[in-house]
Amino acid sequence: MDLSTPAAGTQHVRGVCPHDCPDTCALITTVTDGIAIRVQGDPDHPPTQGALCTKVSRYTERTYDPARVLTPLKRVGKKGEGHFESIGWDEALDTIASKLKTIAARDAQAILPYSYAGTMGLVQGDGMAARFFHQLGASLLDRTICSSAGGAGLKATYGASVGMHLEFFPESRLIVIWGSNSITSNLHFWTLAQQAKRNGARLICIDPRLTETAEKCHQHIALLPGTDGALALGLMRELIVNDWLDHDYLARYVEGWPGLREHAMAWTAERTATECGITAAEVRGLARDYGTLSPAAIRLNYGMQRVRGGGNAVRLIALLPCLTGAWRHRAGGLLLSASGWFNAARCDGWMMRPDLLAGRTPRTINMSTIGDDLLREASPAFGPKVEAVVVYNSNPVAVAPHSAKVAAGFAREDLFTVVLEHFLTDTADHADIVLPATTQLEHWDAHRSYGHTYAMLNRPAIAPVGQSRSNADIFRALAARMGFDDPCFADTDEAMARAAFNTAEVDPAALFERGYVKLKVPDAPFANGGFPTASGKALADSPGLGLPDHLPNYESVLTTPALARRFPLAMISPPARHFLNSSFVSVASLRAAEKEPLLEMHPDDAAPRQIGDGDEVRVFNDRGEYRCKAALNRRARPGVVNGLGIWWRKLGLNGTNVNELTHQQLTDLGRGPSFYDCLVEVRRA
Ligand SMILES: Nc1nc2c(c(=O)[nH]1)N[C@H]1C(S)=C(S)[C@@H](COP(=O)(O)OP(=O)(O)OC[C@H]3O[C@@H](n4cnc5c(=O)[nH]c(N)nc54)[C@H](O)[C@@H]3O)O[C@H]1N2
Ligand SMILES: Nc1nc2c(c(=O)[nH]1)N[C@H]1C(S)=C(S)[C@@H](COP(=O)(O)OP(=O)(O)OC[C@H]3O[C@@H](n4cnc5c(=O)[nH]c(N)nc54)[C@H](O)[C@@H]3O)O[C@H]1N2
Ligand SMILES: [Mo]
Repeated sequence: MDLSTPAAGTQHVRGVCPHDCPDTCALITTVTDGIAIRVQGDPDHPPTQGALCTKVSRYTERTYDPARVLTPLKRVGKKGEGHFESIGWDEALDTIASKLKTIAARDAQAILPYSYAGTMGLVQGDGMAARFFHQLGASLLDRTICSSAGGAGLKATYGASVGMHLEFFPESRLIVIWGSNSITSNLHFWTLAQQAKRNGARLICIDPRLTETAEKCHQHIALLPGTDGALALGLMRELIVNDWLDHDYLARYVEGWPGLREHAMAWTAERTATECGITAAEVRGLARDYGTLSPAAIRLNYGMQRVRGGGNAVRLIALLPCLTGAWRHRAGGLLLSASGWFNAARCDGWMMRPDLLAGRTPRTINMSTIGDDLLREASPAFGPKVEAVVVYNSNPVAVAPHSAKVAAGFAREDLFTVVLEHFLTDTADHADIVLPATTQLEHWDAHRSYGHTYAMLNRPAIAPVGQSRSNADIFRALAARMGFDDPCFADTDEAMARAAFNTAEVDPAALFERGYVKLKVPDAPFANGGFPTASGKALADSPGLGLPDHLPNYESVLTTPALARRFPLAMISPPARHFLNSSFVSVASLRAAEKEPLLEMHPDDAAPRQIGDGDEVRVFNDRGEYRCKAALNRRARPGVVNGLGIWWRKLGLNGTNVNELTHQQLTDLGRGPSFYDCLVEVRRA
């Protein structure tokens, strides 16, 4: 189809994929007679290159899904049952405002907003919602559920979440894909990695699971979960003893190298191999490739930081390109996140208005421990019991760790719960009031990316479906009912999208005309140091943290042998390819592609348990039990099982999902969850 000349009655509307994914694609929606007919990738946007993933190319199916929530709903059954009746907007908003006013009159901190990245938009994410909760004085939410360990690791090393440009990976001669299933979760990067491969680059994947991506690389190193920090230290020692170091780069642009050097010397290839569950030859071979192929790029992703030592592991890996001087080249270095490049361009203060707190300092609740926190009584240390939760852009009952606790918390009869949603998720099933939210095709927004450096703009392509209203519009209406009179509560969605970036960094005319503007970031940003730290150097020794080290998992054969005798298998729970966290589980065609909840298991682990391919199994530990089908294949390494996520609990065989088994212990840095640091046992059901 020719995207430049729509037929009469048809329009092409420029937008942005809102989902939590590094690709942040530019979309073109074809609209005929007010109906979105299809959604395509913008061929002119360099990262998108006209292609979309399977999920988002089904966007119209999701938008017009008959299961979509189209009116406000009031719960009529028990919490969790999912029985609702339609009510009008006035009744819904009046009920919510009166309840929130009553609670706030005692202590507004008893009200908790809970949100994550259902949309990554700056307006429909924490725009008007942040203003609302700041004015109210509600508890603050620490948004840790995804990337905070890695973010803290990058900050401790580079000073911010910054890295290589996506566009230069095709020029790399070595690409190490580390803790990432790019074909599933970062498809547009994978396209560039394949270009590099055709240009002669070597591709190595470091992942406990033989993913679709690992299969297509030259080499796959299947280490044990949570041992990436040890591998990085072992690589450092090999780089040192073989003198594959850039001494000049280290001397000029790295702080604390002598101490780290001494520390790394303790990690022989043999010791590293034992810790990681791989061979010494694999450690040496990887070091040789990394030390001798140039330019060498690391595409790190968040999969490797969802363990106790995730933050330290990111610190160690982020130092590797400083040892070899890979940063001197634009196709060398590391990319975990690009989001820090947007810091100067964002207008967070204006968008979120923390000044509306007016000197109040509400407590902060960590979203990763929502299970415990909803069940906590009032205490001097904790503050008031949580009496109301307002959920938007998130499905905590399915995605937060230790979900039996999360579900028990949301089932509390004395908890008032409001959920803004597109679908009746596990969380919405527990709501007192569900409010129908618009999708990205129906509202304005502005976006940054964590995988590339384009500021983006989303225009509504169609009118709101049913009675849905945008998140921002819902909080605007609630603000009016609460009597909040700051003029910021009158800003329209469009006005907020227009003002999301400052004009010095992002030309507003270009953004509105074309839908995206590239930030001005140098091609090889750290060729001569220039890291956003106080000294401009990368930090091996970081103030207040000291040197990074390998921290073994909370639960593992090595650290908790007694527990491992009862639960001998390590479980990781990476995303299923056709789902995005728990989003898209509701889209029939995508759910059909995933078929059913699966646990991948190595035949050597299945045989002694008399488990056959396709058998129904019980996966369990002291926290609970999850039932699913066993898939015996080479994707799982011995000793590690892969519970693909994140299914809705209510679609599980026994009404649970993988998070029935995960725990709420936090990562070393960033107070994040450690989903992939989890021991289980498996039996035939
Ligand atoms: N289709 C799809 N795309 C997504 C998502 C999705 O759910 N589905 N999620 C989105 C989100 S929220 C995010 S944060 C991003 C990034 O999301 P990530 O979670 O980084 O996504 P994956 O690429 O699947 O990376 C996880 C990989 O890490 C591996 N892994 C698990 N434990 C370890 C370990 O200890 N060490 C190492 N080296 N590897 C380990 C897993 O086997 C898996 O292949 O992707 C986004 N894109
Ligand atoms: N076991 C295990 N657990 C995990 C992970 C894992 O790998 N393993 N991954 C973790 C990671 S990386 C993340 S990021 C979290 C993700 O956790 P969440 O951010 O909660 O992600 P989703 O499950 O996709 O839920 C997002 C919800 O927002 C809704 N939504 C989308 N757009 C809008 C909108 O405009 N308005 C409103 N009101 N709602 C909207 C969607 O319908 C969807 O139900 O899960 C974490 N949980
Ligand atoms: Mo995430």
